[in-house]
Amino acid sequence: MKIETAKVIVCSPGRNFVTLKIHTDQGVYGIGDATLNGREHAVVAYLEEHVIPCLIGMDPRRIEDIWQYLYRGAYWRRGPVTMRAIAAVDMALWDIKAKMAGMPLYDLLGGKSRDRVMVYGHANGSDIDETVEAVGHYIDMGYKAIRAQTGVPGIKDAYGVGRGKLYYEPADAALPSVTGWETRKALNYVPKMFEKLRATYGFDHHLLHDGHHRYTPQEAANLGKMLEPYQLFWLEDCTPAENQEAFKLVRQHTVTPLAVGEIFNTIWDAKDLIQNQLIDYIRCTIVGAGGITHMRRIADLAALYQVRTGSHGATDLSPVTMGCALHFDTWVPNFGIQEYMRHTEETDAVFPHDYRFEDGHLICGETPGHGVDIDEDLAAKYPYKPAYLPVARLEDGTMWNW
Ligand code: GCO
Ligand code: MG
Repeated sequence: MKIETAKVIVCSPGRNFVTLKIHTDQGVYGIGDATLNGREHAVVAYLEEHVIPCLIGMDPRRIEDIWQYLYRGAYWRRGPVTMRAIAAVDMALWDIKAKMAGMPLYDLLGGKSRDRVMVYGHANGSDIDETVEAVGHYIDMGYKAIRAQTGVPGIKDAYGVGRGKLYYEPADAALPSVTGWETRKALNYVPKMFEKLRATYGFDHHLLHDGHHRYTPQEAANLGKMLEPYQLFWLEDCTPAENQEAFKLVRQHTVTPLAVGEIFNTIWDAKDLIQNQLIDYIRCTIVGAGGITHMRRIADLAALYQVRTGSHGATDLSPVTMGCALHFDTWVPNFGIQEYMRHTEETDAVFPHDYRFEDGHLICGETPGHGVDIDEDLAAKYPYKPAYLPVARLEDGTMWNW
């Protein structure tokens, strides 16, 4: 069996997506997601110029060997561009193998560990009252877990404040827009939001919060401590994790559960955090961390330390990643939660899929493969539009972490 052709499809049904389609000489094809928000064409070029020419003629059944060829063989390892390209190939190959086996992907991975996957949605508002209302809306839709973000008085376009109710999309401008940040103001405001949320809705639902790398370790520890009375499911990306040791300080001072990993590419980014039990949830996902093959390694390491998965699932991860993630979540023994930021109707139409939302959970389908396809004719109607994530600056103009 041989890989005959592979092509990259770029489209923008509401936002930009990069998709890889691999065809075999036996008529079976597989689909992978290669979207890197705001840097899409870097991955397109990497795939078209450096990966696809090597793949032609290879045996698509040798998923592990192809992974090692692209990672180890390239000499230049890791990084968001390389690892997304590898992830796209890996997803497409697992799709092909599962289709050939006539099995939904979760079955090929080892079978179901659960019937459905708990997801969390994003409730945003420009102030506390709006966010409290938005959380109520998610509760009414059946969500068991909700991430709550609020604008902060005095901070220009604080992180996480969307324009629409359901379809928050951070990559919104042809060049990066500038948002603001002031930690003192956030520390004064965010705990009050959780106080009001618990006073309004009680403690039955899981509440989550994303710090989006804004705090220093000491500030993050302070925030974690202040949030303890509100019993969060997790505090995410409370501080940058390039230095994994930074989490020691946070961990020593708070029992608020910690989650990190949406920008990690490999197991090496998470190794010390996991082995030192500095986190509770690992947020890597299939497209970000080298595909299903590598995510298994990360999840298995995490399981040794009772760290559970909580995969990134923002809108810049296409329905193809969501499909793969749901099969993975259905299988992985140490599953925690899955992020689910809804795609627009245009996106859902371009990527027909068989997963569905029900009672605060996503349920993956039974179609052989990962269950997500691409309608190429429809995709062609939505050409690429440059769109960047914002940047953040402090009041005095200093560049800050977005
Ligand atoms: C999240 C994220 C996203 C990211 C986005 C960047 O927790 O969902 O932080 O909103 O900012 O995925 O591309
Ligand atoms: Mg996040």
